[in-house]
Amino acid sequence: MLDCGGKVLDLSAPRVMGILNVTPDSFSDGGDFFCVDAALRRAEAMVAEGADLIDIGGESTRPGSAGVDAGEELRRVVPVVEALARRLPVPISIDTSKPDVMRAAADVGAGMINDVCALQAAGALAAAAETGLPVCLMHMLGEPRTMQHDPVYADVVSDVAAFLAARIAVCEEAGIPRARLIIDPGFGFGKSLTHNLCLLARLDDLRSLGAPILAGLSRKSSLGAVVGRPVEGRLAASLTAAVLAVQNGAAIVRVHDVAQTVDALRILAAVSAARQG
Ligand code: 8Y7
Repeated sequence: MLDCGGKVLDLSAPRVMGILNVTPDSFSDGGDFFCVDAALRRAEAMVAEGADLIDIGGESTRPGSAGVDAGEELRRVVPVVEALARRLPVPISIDTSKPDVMRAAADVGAGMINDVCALQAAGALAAAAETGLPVCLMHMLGEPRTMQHDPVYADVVSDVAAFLAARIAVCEEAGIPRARLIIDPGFGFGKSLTHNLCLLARLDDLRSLGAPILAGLSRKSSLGAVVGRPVEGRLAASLTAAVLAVQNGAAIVRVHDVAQTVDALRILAAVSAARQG
C-alpha cells in the first residue's frame, strides 16, 4: 500500500499509470492556453478505462528535446493537477524534475512525484522529502538532449541497478524511506535497442532493490525498431511489452493506451491464477 497524499495505491496487483501530457501540442488552443477541461475529460476517460493513477507532465523529455523553465512548467501543470486531484478518485503523479513544480503540485493535491532525473537536480531531494509523497526514481544516462548519442554501459542491468541503489540510499538519508520509493530503469533514456531489450528481459533483477518497479515502454522507439512501425502503429508492441514487464516484475506500467493495457493484463492475471490452481 502506498499512501499517495491521502489516496491509496494498492500494489498487491499490477497497476496502470495513464499518461497525460500537458505540452503545447496537447490540450492547447494552438496558442499557449492549456485547456484544463480537455485534460480533465481525457483523464476521466482513462480512469473509466481502468487507470489506477494519472501521470501529468508539462515538459517533453523525448530524445533531443530542450527543457522549459519552471515558470512555464508551473503554468502548464498546476491548474491541471489541481482540477484532476480534486475530481478524480485516483492519485495524480507529477512528472517533473524541478523542486518548485514538485512543491506546487503537492500543494494542490498531487499524490506522487515521477522524476526522470531521480531527484538529482539541485534542491529536488529536499523538495520531494518535504512533500512526504512517494517518488518514482528513474534511471537516465546523460540528459534528454544528448542521451541517445551512443550510450555505453559495462553491463546495462547492473549499472542501472547500482545507480538506483545509490539513489535509494541518498533518498533514505534525506528522509524519504524506501517504502515511499518506486524504481524505474528508464526505457529509452540513454539506451540502445539492445540495452532496452536486456533491461526488459532481466527486469526482475531489480527486485532485489526492495522497491516496486515501474516500467514505461508505451509506443517507445525501441519497440518501433523491432516491429518497424511509426509511433501510431505500436499498440500491439506496447501491449506485449507491458505484459512482459509485469511478468518480469513490474508493479506499475506507464501507458498511453489504458483500456487495451488493462485487458492485456487481465489475461495475464487470469492465466497466472490458473497456473497457481
Ligand atoms: C518515462 C517517464 C517518460 C518512463 C517514467 C515517453 C516521463 C517519454 N518515459 N517516466 N516519462 N518512466 N517513470 O515516451 O519510462 O513517454 S516520457
